[in-house]
Amino acid sequence: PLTVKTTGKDRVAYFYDADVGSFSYGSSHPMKPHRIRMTHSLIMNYGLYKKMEIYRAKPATKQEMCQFHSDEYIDFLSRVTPDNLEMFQKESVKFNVGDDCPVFDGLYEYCSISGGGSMEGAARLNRGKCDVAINYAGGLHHAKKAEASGFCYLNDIVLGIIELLRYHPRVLYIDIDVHHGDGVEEAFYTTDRVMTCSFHKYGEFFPGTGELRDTGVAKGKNYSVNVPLRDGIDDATYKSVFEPVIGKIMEWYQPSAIVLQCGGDSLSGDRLGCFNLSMRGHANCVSYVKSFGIPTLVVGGGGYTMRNVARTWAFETGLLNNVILDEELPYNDYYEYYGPDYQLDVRPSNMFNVNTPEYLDKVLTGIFTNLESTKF
Ligand code: TV7
Ligand code: CA
Ligand code: ZN
Repeated sequence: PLTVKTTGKDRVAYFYDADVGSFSYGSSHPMKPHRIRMTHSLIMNYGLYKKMEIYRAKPATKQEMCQFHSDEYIDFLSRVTPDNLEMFQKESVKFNVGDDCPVFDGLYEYCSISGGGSMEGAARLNRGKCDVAINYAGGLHHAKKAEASGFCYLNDIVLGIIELLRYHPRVLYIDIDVHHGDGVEEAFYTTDRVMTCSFHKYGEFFPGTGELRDTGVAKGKNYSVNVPLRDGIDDATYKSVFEPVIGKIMEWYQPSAIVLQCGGDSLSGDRLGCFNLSMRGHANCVSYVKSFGIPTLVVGGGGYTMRNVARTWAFETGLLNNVILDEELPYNDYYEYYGPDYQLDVRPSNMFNVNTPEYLDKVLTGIFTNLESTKF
C-alpha cells in the first residue's frame, strides 16, 4: 500500500466494542449503529489491525456521565425501557425522548459504550500513550446537559473534552457533520479553554442554530466559530473554506489537543444530508488536521447511507495510520452492501452547489474579522 507524509506522531489507538452494532433505534429510524460494525469489518479486512492498537473501552459509569449531565437525566436514561416507558410520560417530555430519540432496548448500555470510548481515548492521549485516538461510536454532538436531541442522548464529546482539559490548557473542537454541533458549542460557550468550530448546513435545517454571528459569551466571546453553508457544497469549495478557517484558528488559538467530529452525513448521497463531498473531500479534513501533529481524538457522528459512512471512516482510519487503502474493497462480513461496484470510493454527484464565491467570501471575511478582534 501507498504511504503518505508522516509527522512522526502516528501512534493510533482505536476503540471498538463488538456490542455496538446490535443496538437499534427502530427499523424505520435513519440512525443505524450497525454502520460502526460495517466500518470495523472493513478496517480489519484491510489489515489495519497491524498498524494500530485496538481496545474495547470500559463503559462510562454514571458518575463519569454526570461530569456533564444532570443526575436526574442520567438516572432516567438508566431506568427507562420500552416496557416501562408508560410510567415515565412526564420525564419523557422533559428529557425529549420520542421520535428522534426513541427509548430502545439497551439504550443506557449504548450510551455507556459511546461515552466510554471517547473518555478512554482522551485519557490515553493525556497519558501520552498515543497520538490519535478513534471512537466511531462517539460524536453524538446534540445531547444537552439534561436533554436528548437529534439521535443523541449522551454527549460523549463533551465528556472527552472535559477529560482532555485535565491536562490541556486549550482544546480545539472541529465538527464536519452536516448538522450544527450545538450541544458541544453550548457546553463550552462561556469559556476560552475550548474553541469550537462547526461547519454545517444552515437554513431550514436541524437544529436551526449555528449562525455566523453566534461567537460565544463572556470569557468565551469569539471562541465559538460557526461556518454556515448551503446545499451542494463540493470538495474544492469545502477545502477552500475548511483549510483557511482551521489554519487561522490553529495559528491564533494554538490548541494542545484537538477533537475532530467526522460525521459522515456531509458526504454526497447521504439519506439526510445535502452536501456533495466525495470520500476524498471529506477525508481531506482529517489529513489537514493530522498534518498539525497535535494529539487528536477522532469521533464519528451522523452518516445515514451506511455503505458510504463505512467506506469513508475506513479510508480515514487508513490515513490516520499513514496508509492509502486500495480502491478494490477486500472481502468482508458485509460485502453485499457495496455492490454493484465493490469499490472504496464515494463519488460526488452532479447536484448544484448553492454556495456562491460571493457568499463564501462573506462567510470567511466574517469569521476572520471575529478572530482578529480577539486578544489571545
Ligand atoms: C448526529 N432529521 C444527528 C442529526 C439529527 C437530525 C431529523 C429525522 C428523522 C427522524 C426519524 C425518521 C427521519 C427521514 C431527520 C424536527 C423534527 C422532524 C421525527 C420524525 N426519519 C446528527 C434530527 C432531525 C425518526 N430532527 O447530527 C424515526 O428523517 O428535524 C428534526 C425534527 C421533529 C421530529 N421528527 C422529524 O447527525 C448524530 N429527524 C424515521 C423514524
Ligand atoms: Ca457540523
Ligand atoms: Zn448530522
